[in-house]
Amino acid sequence: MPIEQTYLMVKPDGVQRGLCGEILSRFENKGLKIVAMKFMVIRKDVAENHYGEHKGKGFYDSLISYIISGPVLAMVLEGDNAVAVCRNMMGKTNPQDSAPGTIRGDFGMVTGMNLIHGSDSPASAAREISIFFKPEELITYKRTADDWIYE
Ligand code: DAT
Ligand code: MG
Repeated sequence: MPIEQTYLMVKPDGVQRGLCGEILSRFENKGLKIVAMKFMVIRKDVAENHYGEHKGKGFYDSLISYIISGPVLAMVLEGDNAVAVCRNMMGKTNPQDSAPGTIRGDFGMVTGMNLIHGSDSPASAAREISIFFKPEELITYKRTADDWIYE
């Protein structure tokens, strides 16, 4: 399996509900490595770029106003097959369909307040990481715990 990087962000509802630590803990406990992190309010034009694939859909305007409505915790995480691993940990888009044990399954009730974003493919991850982080903000380091996470 490939070592991948993925773009994740705790959305404004997750921040307001005090779930940043809980959500980050799940990824850390799983074994994902933090490569970059930023707490910010997303500019509207940046949000429109990030969610460009959804332009024209019925929920687009409310999606944009929601994602810029307050601060988000943006991060890049790295690991073996990280994109799919993180998507599995997030759960399905609609929290009512998300399995218990997933972030959306454990904390969410509706699609419009589903707590977390995560890239859906390595190509999306590369695109999204470049929207929110400069190359020099991605930190390269050896994490000693990796010797006990990967065989
Ligand atoms: P995901 O966030 O699981 O990758 P997506 O990329 O299809 O889902 O959609 C992006 C976000 O847009 C999603 O997290 C919540 C919102 N959204 C998607 N489909 C929706 C719908 N049918 N009604 C309301 N909001 C929706
Ligand atoms: Mg998506």
